[in-house]
Amino acid sequence: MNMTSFKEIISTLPRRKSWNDSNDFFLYQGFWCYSFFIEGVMSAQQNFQSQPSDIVICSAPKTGTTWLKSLTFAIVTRTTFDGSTNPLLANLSHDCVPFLEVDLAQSSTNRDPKNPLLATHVPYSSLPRSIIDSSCKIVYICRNPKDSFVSFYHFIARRLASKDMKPLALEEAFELYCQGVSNYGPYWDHVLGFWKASLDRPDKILFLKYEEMIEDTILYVKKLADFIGYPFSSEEIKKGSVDKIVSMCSFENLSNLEVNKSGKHREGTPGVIENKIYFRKGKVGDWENYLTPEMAARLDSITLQKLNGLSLTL
Ligand code: PAP
Repeated sequence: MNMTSFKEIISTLPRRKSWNDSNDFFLYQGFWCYSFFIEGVMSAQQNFQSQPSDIVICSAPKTGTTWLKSLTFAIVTRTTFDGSTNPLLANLSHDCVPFLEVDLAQSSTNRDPKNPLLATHVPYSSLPRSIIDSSCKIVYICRNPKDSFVSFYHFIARRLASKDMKPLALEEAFELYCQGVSNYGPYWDHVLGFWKASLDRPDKILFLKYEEMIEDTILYVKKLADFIGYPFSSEEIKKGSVDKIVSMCSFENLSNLEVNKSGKHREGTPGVIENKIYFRKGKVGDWENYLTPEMAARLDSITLQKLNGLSLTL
């Protein structure tokens, strides 16, 4: 199938207005998404061939993707670059890790053969078959839904502000989010898909939480490195390699780099985004500054209902 057929299929899908009015969300295989991403997902489902050495970074938007990409890239490249030459110091982490539904949608080989990383926001059940079937590793990060919502709302607002546009009112976007209408949402279904798969296949999928990683980043960087097959030797641990990666990838360090203050992601394309929009506060619990107690209670109760009877908390 080609792009024209993808567009035809998308035009028949259920449709809702998105958070910024200019691009609608479409419901594809149970998740809501902008049409240009769905075209990429369809194409990747048809074409993408995973390699056993691949490391696939999976997440719903605004749950810690930028950070997880930085940490994973830093782990994998630690013997190739030293602390002053790492590409993360001169490039947004999104530019160091190809994005499945955009960069690799047409061709699986559009990659640096020395870089085993790729990233996607696609829910587990819609991943290209070869990712599920091959022996590649998947690393998933999730985050408290209240902070994820607030983070996403600000992302859209800041993006639109750069084009002199305004997003939906926070209350309207919140209503849509609660109904599951968010990019790659319902958010809870996204998390549950990967969580259940991680229980079935613990050797293939590492399930991480943003809040736990903030709490003890060193522990999780070691776990991540072990899981993806790049463990730190005791020698490296003694000479502070883990700490160096944690500091290099910290919010404070990355958000203060010139490239992340003034650079642009996908410059020259309609999807151009200022790098600084990927860095806001990087804190746990910032939702308290934006959601009323009633809104927080509503999201908490949806979360409780969705995770009812499971050992997962968010
Ligand atoms: P994406 O899915 O579009 O790539 P993602 O990186 O998941 O976005 O989300 C951005 C959030 O991660 C922002 O959260 P906030 O709005 O609550 O502040 C951003 O600040 C945070 N973030 C970015 N880099 C880091 C980092 N190095 N450490 C911790 N949090 C970070």
